[in-house]
Amino acid sequence: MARSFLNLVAAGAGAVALVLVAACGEEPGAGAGPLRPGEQLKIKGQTYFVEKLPDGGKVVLTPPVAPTESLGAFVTPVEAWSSSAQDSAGRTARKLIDGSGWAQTYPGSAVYVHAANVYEDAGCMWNGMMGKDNWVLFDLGKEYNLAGIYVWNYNEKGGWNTRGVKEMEVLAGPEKDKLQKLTACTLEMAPGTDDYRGQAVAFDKPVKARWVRFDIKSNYRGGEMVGLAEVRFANADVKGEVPRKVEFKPKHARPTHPKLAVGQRLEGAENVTYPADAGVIDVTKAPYNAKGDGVTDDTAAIQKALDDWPDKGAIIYLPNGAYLICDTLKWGGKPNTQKRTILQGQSRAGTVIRLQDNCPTRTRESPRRAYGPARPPPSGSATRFTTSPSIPAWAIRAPAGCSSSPTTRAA
Ligand SMILES: [Ca+2]
Repeated sequence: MARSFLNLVAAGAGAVALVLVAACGEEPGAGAGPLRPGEQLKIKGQTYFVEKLPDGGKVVLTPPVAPTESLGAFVTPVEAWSSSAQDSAGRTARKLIDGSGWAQTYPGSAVYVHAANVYEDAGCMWNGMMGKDNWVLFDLGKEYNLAGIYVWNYNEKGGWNTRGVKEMEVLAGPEKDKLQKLTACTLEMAPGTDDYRGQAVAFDKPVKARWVRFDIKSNYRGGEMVGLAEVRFANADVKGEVPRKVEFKPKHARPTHPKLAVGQRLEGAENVTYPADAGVIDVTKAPYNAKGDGVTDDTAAIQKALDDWPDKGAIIYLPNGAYLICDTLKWGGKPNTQKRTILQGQSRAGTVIRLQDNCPTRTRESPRRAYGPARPPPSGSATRFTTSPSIPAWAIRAPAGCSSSPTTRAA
């Protein structure tokens, strides 16, 4: 059961810190500046809120969704049998009760999901031939007061989820040979994805039982094979698990930059400046008017400067500031003439071109590639930035939260 949504790293006795591995722009760190209590974060498609920010760079997030054990604590059967099983593939009824392919989204979330890869854990779901009498029998080991059942239907990806149970009857009782019919229910078809949360089926009232049998009447593909992924029973006498508060430690800290005016000198950094009459093209001046404030989209402003000065030996100058962009910057003019244009920052530490998260204009390519692509430029245009060997280095920073480290174009 090593599988989980988020990569988990135990951080010593008692404490759990999670290293979030999420797509760029999805983890804490996606925005600008430090996290704030109440701030909404999207992690793996789930919405969380920042509850508090203890010391040590940790973040406490509120649980995203209701816990699984809504009807009562899990009772895990001690044995399970079925009318038939695909034994050769390891898909026996025991796969319904052994936790195979089944885990919490993260420790303490109290939300249980079942994997879609049927080969995980040497087969993590049960399936058998759909015949005349199809059943699964569970022995709970002793008598419990049952409030209902938790079922994760057959969840194999690639369209095989239609093997899942559709209609079934649930029978239960203290003795194996004297089971009472409790309910007839229709299960939902599993989505065939790793975030499958299963469903709870409540009985009309709690019932004393050690043995439970599912009599399966139909599946979602009208025959062939039928299956389930995991089953638990709800103990009416014990409350289910509630989500624990879990401390997160984001893998990538949000960069914080000193509050400086655009162009203000950064203490300890180099300071490349030019006299007013030097003829450099300052992108923060008219007619370009880039803001460099980390908020305004400066794509068009910088691009216009590049378009206006394609191969004239110009120095295009970016004073200290954070220039937010949301699309590929391209050299203007004819291909292979960019060596005659110089892109110069005021300092390596202070001049930052930052890709906006979730750029609306970039839907087909990874936004991380918007600067200095590793692939060849498309024919007829040059898209690769190169700085002249004669100028100092300056920094290009990937958006906060991206796994790539800051890229520096060294001198
Ligand atoms: Ca399983």
